[in-house]
Amino acid sequence: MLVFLIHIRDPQFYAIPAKTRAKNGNIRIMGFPPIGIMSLSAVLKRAGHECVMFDQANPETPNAVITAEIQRKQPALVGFSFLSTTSYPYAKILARDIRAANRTVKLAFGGVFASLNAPLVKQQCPEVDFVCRGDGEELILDLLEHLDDPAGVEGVTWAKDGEVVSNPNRKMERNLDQWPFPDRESLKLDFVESMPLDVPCVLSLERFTTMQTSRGCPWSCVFCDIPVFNEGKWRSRTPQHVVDEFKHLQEQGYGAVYFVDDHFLLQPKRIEAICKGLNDQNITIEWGCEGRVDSVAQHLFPAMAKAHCRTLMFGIESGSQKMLDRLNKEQTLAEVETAVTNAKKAGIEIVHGFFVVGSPDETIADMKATFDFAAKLPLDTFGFNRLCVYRGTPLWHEYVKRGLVNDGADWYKYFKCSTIDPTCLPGEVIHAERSAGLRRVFIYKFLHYPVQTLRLLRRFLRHMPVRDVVYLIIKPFLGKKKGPTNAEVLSRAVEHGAMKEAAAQMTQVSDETLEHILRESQAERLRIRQETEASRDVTPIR
Ligand code: B12
Ligand code: SF4
Repeated sequence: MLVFLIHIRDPQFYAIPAKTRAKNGNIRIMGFPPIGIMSLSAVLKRAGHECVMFDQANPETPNAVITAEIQRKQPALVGFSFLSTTSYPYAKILARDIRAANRTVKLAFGGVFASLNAPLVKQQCPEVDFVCRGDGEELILDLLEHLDDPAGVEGVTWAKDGEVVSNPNRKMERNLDQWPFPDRESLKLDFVESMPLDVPCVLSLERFTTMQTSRGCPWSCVFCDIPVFNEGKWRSRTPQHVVDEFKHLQEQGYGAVYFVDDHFLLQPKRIEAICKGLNDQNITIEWGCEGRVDSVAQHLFPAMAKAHCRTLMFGIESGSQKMLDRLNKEQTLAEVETAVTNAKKAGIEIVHGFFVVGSPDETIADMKATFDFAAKLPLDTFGFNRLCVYRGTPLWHEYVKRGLVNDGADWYKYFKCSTIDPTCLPGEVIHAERSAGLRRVFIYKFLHYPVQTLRLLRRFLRHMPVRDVVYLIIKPFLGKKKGPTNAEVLSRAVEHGAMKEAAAQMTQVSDETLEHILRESQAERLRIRQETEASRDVTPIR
């Protein structure tokens, strides 16, 4: 059977670099590759199906091209894969476009957001036949066998006689080694590795991809829905299987890999075996991963550095123990300091800290403590995001109980906590404190960690114009532009009063608004690109 898989993108989270094409002729995208659909494509092909992948980041395959291809090739199933609340509107727009052009093609949604909100998504987006929950490997094969009667396909939410039906959950698969390596080569795009900073910071021009060596996390931070998605379990591939994939990637010419694992640092023996395997096989790919600061695998940081682990990212969240406890992080400030120091001492080149601001019960003093703590830690890079609340998380449940959100009406909305929770500091205060805090962090870093900071800037300067690096440094001192980000504007667009009345009408009414905003956003992106291209020597997109 022929299957189309589409990775839906939120335009905020990728960019097209000025040097548009790689040496092999592929368009280059600064961002993460769509490993979800790549994983499914490999499984489908091994089972004898045909699969064509599309990525909304590809400027050569806009929605109109995807829709025309569906008309031309009439696939048995079109699967949409998207990660989160902010990409859901884009999935709805495309589903509606395709359904308008083709009344019979079967459409399926999958990914974390769709999984956690399946019946609501099915109700709000009736154009979609199946909302697929959880892991997709077995599910998609099963679904293809039963497209006309999915009653027995576990993990699928669908509609029977106008009623939304949620089939039972699929048993969580523990043997992850059984799946083939993701099908990275069929999608003719190359990806550029960058840091999650506002100015896309190119880390290397090596061929870049992502890998998933484990799934899930057993902790329960209040803002995170990973434990819900994975039923609180952590599952992993064997070290041998991971090393084999590295070998395969090295043969394919990849030079940089980032693990999309939720907590890579969980099992010391496994990490040790992976590092040993990488060294034994002479793997020179540089890699990065994320983990908790209370990991008991810290004695392995030197081994990881030796096995070319270049980037290590920690979810630090706050410099106030009170806030860490409020967020149920189950970690201490001392553990943060130890982990970051150990990672740097071990020779990990880039150690990153994820922080959140604008949390419930956070005071100005807590915020100040966070920035001062971040400044003093030997971190190379850091990000301070405003805390958002997503349906399914413990914080969402708390907000439902406190009457701050309505589970039935607000489930698809993107909320910064500070816009709905009176125990958060007001948005303007958070903004002012963050700007001041960032300035303090930058100054402290330059004065106290000059060598570390200059080394990092040198890495950025290898691949980025001086102008962009200078902007990165002076940005906190310039003050930030006012108003919401594109994603917020878009998410707000689906909240108009009329849409709250009936779920069935939501897509129709909102899509017009969404399409309008999408067109505006595309025009704006095109304008920015043209301006950038005009100032650089680039190969334009055809
Ligand atoms: C990598 C990542 C990113 C990357 C994006 C990479 C990309 N290609 O677009 C970056 C850093 C840009 C990012 C940004 C954001 N992210 Co993010 N991200 C992740 C992360 C860590 C891994 C995703 C991944 O690659 N998984 C590996 C692949 C193999 O799994 P998968 O995509 O889920 O696919 C499997 C199944 O879901 C299923 N499946 C998927 N699609 C389909 C389709 C069909 C038809 C079928 C049958 C099955 C199926 O089958 C696949 C194989 O089993 C997840 C956490 C997680 N564990 O999922 C968070 C996560 C998805 N992100 C999250 C969030 C909140 C965001 C942001 C909104 C953060 C922000 N405020 O800025 C943005 C929004 C991004 C967007 N809308 O595009 C939340 C989502 C919560 C929610 N309910 O919305 C998550 C769950 C993290 C968390 N701790 O809560 N993210
Ligand atoms: S440790 Fe990380 S992945 Fe685990 S629940 Fe907390 S935020 Fe989520």
